[in-house]
Amino acid sequence: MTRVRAYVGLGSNLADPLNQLASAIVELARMPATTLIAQSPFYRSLPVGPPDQPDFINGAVCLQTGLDAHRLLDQLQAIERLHQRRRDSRWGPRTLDLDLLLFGDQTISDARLTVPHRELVNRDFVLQPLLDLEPSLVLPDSRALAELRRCCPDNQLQRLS
Ligand code: A4P
Ligand code: MG
Repeated sequence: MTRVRAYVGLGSNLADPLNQLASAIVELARMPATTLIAQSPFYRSLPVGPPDQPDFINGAVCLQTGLDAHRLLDQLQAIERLHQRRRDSRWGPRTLDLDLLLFGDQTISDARLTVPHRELVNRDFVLQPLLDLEPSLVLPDSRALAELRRCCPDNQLQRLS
């Protein structure tokens, strides 16, 4: 079985966000044909999108998986549903958001899935946890995440112990 290194971003700003992320990581580690390789520190961040919502807690994990990208997205959405995730407003508050950030060196663009995640390069709360996991990470187009992190907007990340 071909196994691919995938990076998943986690975000929550409702219903005990730290617990939402901690239990989601346990569930990610239980996905079929998948091994949890590492988890990043968690960060508090200012919300991007509607401002009248709580701060987010964000993090990322590195996985090794035999699932293809669409089956992995199915699994991520099943875990979101377990967390009573509702889809009310774009970039609105949520109990749990799981985004497929990177899937090996693949570029995917179809009706259901865009990889690398389309907002990755604009978000310090995504880039920083990825860099904590792998400081030399590059996008499929060879751009270095460390360089993108230097140029992206500031959402006042606070690293949590
Ligand atoms: N989809 C396409 N590509 C992907 C991918 N790479 N990973 C599709 C996951 N899903 C992907 O997502 C909508 C659809 O995107 C899915 O059905 C899937 O087929 P969604 O999770 O239902 O909706 P959403 O998350 O509200 O929309 P969107 O545009 O994905 O939002 P984002 O980009 O996830 O942003 N501020 C802070 N500080 N921290 C955050 O974590 N998160 C958001 C949500 C906004 N502001 C934030 C944060
Ligand atoms: Mg999302």
